[in-house]
Amino acid sequence: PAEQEIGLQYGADRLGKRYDAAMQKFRENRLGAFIHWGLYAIPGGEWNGQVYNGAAEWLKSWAKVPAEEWLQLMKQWNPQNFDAKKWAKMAKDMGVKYVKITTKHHEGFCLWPSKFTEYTVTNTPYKKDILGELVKAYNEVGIDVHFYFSVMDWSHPDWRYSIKNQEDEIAFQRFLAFTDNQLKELATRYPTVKDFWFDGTWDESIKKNGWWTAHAERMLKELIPGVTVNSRLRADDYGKRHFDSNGHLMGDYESAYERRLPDPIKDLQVTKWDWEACMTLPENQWGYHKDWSLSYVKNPVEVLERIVHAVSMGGNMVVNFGPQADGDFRTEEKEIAKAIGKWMQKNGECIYACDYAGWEKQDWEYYTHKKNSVYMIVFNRPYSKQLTVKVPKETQIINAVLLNGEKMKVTETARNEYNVGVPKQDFQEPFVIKLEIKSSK
Ligand code: JFZ
Repeated sequence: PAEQEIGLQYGADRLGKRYDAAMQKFRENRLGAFIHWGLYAIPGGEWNGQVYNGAAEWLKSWAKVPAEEWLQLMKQWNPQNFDAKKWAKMAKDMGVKYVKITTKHHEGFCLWPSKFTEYTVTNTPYKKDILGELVKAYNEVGIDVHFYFSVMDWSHPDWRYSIKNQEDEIAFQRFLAFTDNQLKELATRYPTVKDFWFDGTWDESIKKNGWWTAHAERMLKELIPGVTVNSRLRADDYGKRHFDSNGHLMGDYESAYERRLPDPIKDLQVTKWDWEACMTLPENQWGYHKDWSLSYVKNPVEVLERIVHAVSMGGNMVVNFGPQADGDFRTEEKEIAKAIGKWMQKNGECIYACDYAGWEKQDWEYYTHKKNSVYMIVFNRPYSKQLTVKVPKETQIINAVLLNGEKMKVTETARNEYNVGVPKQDFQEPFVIKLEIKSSK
């Protein structure tokens, strides 16, 4: 550490990106799906005849439902149409390389048979280990599984938002021991898990216990070699989150871009570390909400634009799904997944294992980069029929082809500036031109 840096016991454990095989795989996957599934899928945003506009997985909080009453929903947890193999096929057809599953959201209900609480799938009419079935089914089709885990737990009497007295202190230390037990349980029951994505770590209680966040990360890494952990888990000695008091990223990748993305011109600092963004299809619904007419729902091209935007800046994108209580997905989600998959099938080459190209942003939209290729992903087709490209010094374009093989015309317009022609066909969707490049540096 540089001289002006302060000493930290629980700050970043590493400077710069990880380059081991597991991290490389995390990065190359680029496109993932999020699954938010829990008891909240049963009421779907409605409590006692009132429909709440807020996020459905927060309904307990919006409707001020006491924990005991909320957890009675377990008696209705019986997803008769749940078929892990169908979920895996849907993800595979969508072209995602990994799926992040809510093992336990804020409500405290566990999708696996945890020994450390009674609020689990075991004590429902359905009984079966949902998480276990999903891990197996996704892995069978070659999809990595990541675990979402909320530290904040509304079902647990020892959870505290802040520590006001000694009694709180004792309860909270018990809570952290309980959390360790659940994490160890997850890591040992499902050893193929590739990542833990922590949430519900923003309260004073956790910020005061930065030591525990560093400990939890270390513990998981000892149990599962190569496992990755998001920055949202971490707080340092001073309660500073994501980035420590010296400005260094904690965890393996930054995870604060949620329902928003870094500006492609102003926020280029993100290209220095690994990061993963996540998004919802409606404005802000992660869990199943019965009424999607209450907010705008993104169309497939708007979803693709976010995926490409993230990859163009060296990030991953995770698209969220909130399955229904019966174990099936709503039609709108199935259709979006299909549309993304159709595009990825043709154009995935510009997404998987691709990275930030370092070229000046253009209005037609984004570049991605892999080996000797720079991909132009065109979302805004210009009336001029010319796509402006400015290359870095000592870089030459050797040729330009559409991903279907058709050659594109390249015209040098000034030093380090080119026009690339648009295809004759109007594809009615974003198209991709692959540039073969040569750098004389
Ligand atoms: C959290 C959850 O509360 C929410 O239900 C969902 O699971 C989402 C993925 O994560 O919500 C957050 C957490 C962090 C931020 C915003 C919403 N943040 O860092 O801006």
